[in-house]
Amino acid sequence: MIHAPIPELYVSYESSQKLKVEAASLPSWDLSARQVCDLELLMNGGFAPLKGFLGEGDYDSVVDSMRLADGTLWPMPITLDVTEKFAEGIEPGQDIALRDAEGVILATMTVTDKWTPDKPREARQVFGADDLAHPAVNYLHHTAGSVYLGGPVTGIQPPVHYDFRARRDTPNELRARFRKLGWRKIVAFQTRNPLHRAHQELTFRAAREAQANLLIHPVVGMTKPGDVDHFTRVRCYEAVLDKYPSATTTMSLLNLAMRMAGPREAVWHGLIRKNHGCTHFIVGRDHAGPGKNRQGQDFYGPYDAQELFKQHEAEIGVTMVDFKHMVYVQEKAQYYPANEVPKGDTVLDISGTELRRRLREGLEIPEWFSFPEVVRELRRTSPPRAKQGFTVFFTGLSGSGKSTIANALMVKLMEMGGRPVTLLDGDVVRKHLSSELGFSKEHRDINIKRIGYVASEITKNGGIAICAPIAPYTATRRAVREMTEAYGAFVEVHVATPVEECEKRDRKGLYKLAREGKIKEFTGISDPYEAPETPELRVNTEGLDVDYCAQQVILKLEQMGLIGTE
Ligand code: PPS
Repeated sequence: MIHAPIPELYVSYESSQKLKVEAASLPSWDLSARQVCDLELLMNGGFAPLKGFLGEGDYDSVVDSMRLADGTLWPMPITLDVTEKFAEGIEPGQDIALRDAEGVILATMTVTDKWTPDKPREARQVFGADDLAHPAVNYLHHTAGSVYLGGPVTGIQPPVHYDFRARRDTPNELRARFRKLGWRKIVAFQTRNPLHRAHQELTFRAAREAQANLLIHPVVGMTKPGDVDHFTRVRCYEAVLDKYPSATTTMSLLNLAMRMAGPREAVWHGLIRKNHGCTHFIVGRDHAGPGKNRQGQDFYGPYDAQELFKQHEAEIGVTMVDFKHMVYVQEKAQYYPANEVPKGDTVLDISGTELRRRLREGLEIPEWFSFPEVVRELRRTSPPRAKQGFTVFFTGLSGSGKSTIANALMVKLMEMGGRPVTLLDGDVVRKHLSSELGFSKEHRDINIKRIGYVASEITKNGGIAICAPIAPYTATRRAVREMTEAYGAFVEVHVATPVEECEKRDRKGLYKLAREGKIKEFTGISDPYEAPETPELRVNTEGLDVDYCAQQVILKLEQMGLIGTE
């Protein structure tokens, strides 16, 4: 029978209720966000024929030869990485409970294998290089635990999603939908980006050429860091869906955690789509590409994914459909495949980088490029820089003038209006947020990270955060920068007043006490200050008035496009 159900790993409702109670007394592992995605697809059959997280034999075989130990094609190691500490208490033969971030038990696993993987080898074999510029290699070394546990999984309940519920389908739900609609040939389109007109053209053509129906199957689990968030993307997809002739196309969201593994990932995506009842799959240029390596070169050749897929097409059981690069031909006011453009005609194209620039700067995005509904959604989430939140982070010695300049800056920005401004001054933070902390390295780091967290939240929500702590350590300042830059600009201002001048001013009398040894670990006297090497701005307050210093910061913000013209 076409689209017959595939096996899932869930037990019946009655058994699940019983198992849930029993599992409460098992050692339990709190799954990471990626593991929750993997578990969902294991349990609902999206990763069939896998029956659980890979054991050591399957893992070695998958890493080396893209096959499970029994020879079945499977290109991606689906592993349960845990900390050494957790692994210490677990022995093969034992059952463990797998919980989501809120502590809900989703499944149990009978541990059959426990081992310490050779991560550099996994990186080289699976991702092509042990290079931290690859997001999955970075994850492998910096996020994944050092021990792997493997074994069959018994599903109790799927992870709960509160967003776009009606748009999420298990493989069997999709199969049932295709059965009901009488669709026998289905082309799947995998995407992690918003769809523009060129995508709509190419997917529609691909389906027409294969005489098939179309499934837009976007990934909403984990994609490449820096991608447009899935909430925005799904609203964009919903707008594009109306542009296809009705009854030809449907959409479903896939809670997959991508690895950006190019060729191997394409084969994996094909197997997943097969499980979801699809017969064809669109593989494009640089499918699931991770970007550039440390040498600035692409990790994979542009057509490696297509070649590997083609080699294994029969085994995957899904026909590959070539992704045609579509371009807009001005004279014809129409899209053409790039290699079929009439001679002499003008080709118009906007790259991803150019699109991001236009969004950032609030410039026009023409209708031939994208649908107005999609552009509207993207503008809502990516307002131009002059409307985005940002953080100004002053750092410098006590008495260097940070707070005074920060206060002046705050008032000037409030005078301009448009965005709420919050000042997180060193002293004020220590009173309200960090009152229990002292001045050891450990405590200073906690203090700065708290400030960074608050600043990043303010930035995310479109406000301006001005921070003015000493923040003496480079690594901690870098951590705060990374936290904030996920949401908006981070402007580091080094108030570089020399220690002699700060001591001469000694506004609070603290330097005197530090010299007398009455205050220990005093920055600049008995504790280190690591000056920033490349701050966005450096000001030295000696002989300059506060207003002039604040003005320098304003000019910097204008130059960076953060204030001024919209
Ligand atoms: S840190 O290192 O960034 O966590 O420090 P911060 O939160 O900015 O706090 C600095 C203010 O605390 C007072 N103070 C000290 N500073 C440095 N070292 C020691 N041991 C110390 N003890 C108290 C000092 O008044 C700092 O205020 P500012 O505004 O910088 O002069």
